[in-house]
Amino acid sequence: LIELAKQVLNRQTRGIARAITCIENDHPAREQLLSALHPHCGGAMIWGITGPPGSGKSSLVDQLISRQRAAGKKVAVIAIDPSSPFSGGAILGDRLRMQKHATDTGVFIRSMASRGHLGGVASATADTIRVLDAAGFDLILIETIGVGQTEIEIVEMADVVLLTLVPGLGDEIQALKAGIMEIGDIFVINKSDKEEALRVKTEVEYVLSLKYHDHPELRSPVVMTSVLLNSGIDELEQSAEAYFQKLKSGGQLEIRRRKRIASELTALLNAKLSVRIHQVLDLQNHIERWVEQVYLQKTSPYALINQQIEFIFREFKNS
Ligand SMILES: Nc1nc2c(ncn2[C@@H]2O[C@H](COP(=O)(O)OP(=O)(O)OP(=O)(O)O)[C@@H](O)[C@H]2O)c(=O)[nH]1
Ligand SMILES: [Mg+2]
Repeated sequence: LIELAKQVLNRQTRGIARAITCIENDHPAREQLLSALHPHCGGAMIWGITGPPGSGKSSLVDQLISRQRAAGKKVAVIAIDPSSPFSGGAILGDRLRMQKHATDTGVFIRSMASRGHLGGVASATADTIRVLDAAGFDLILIETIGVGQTEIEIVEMADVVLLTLVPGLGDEIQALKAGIMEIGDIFVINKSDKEEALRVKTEVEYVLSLKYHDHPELRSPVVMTSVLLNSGIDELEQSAEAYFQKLKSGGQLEIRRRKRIASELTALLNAKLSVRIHQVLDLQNHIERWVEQVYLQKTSPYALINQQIEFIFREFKNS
């Protein structure tokens, strides 16, 4: 274990990959490993990139990697794969596209399935960010599709959130109004080589002007990019860096990170407590009997659960 932590701290690709696998499988060594790495975290800048399927997130990530590498920065990417029929083959596509970075030890790219994690994908992502942070990457990029609650939770682990939109999706502005809008720090209108891109920009700016009517200084930047024409990407990079610096100097970065720790601690407490309590109550063996009592209306769900909670506290006191 100490060896694995050392490999991570020395930014050895195989060690990092093993550490992430250990997180994904919720291996017994996970907690100790993360505790060993924790003092070495905090140096990375984290950008989230989210938006509808096919809006060019991976293409932009690829471009951002090249630029950051040219500036001497070490970059890691976590791509959350929703394993949905929508993006079948997307991972392979991403792999092929990013292959040019494959031999570069200053780049680490990992796809993570969005389902089927024992401890939940959000917690796996949080720990993976920590591994990459401890490994000394300057920039960590997290790509997710901006749909479900979990994906939003994940992208909120970022210091700066880039929300990509493209022309031709029709209902995307509706989706924005429905809440995705809240999570974007920087709005990216990608595929600006397409005709309707300017209209999307105008619409987004309009929504933002309403939202920040009383605080125009807080209004998020809107950047038009085209991966096809290689335009606007420098501006996007500069906007994201400037946004990060502003957060940092204004104290909001610390507030955001502290908030994130608070929600993580709460989630961890809930998850661990529920496992322990299920054990104490021997839930597996009792649930059938409880169902019977409630089904036959011998007791109510509230009365039954309150009684069990009383039992737990008596057990804890006596132990
Ligand atoms: N015309 C045009 N096409 C683009 C641009 N950026 C990306 N594309 C194309 O759009 C398609 C989807 O790009 P991706 O980068 O895979 O998009 P994504 O958002 O990562 O997709 P998912 O991960 O599946 O949600 C690809 O065929 C890209 O070549 C752009 O600026 N202009
Ligand atoms: Mg992608």
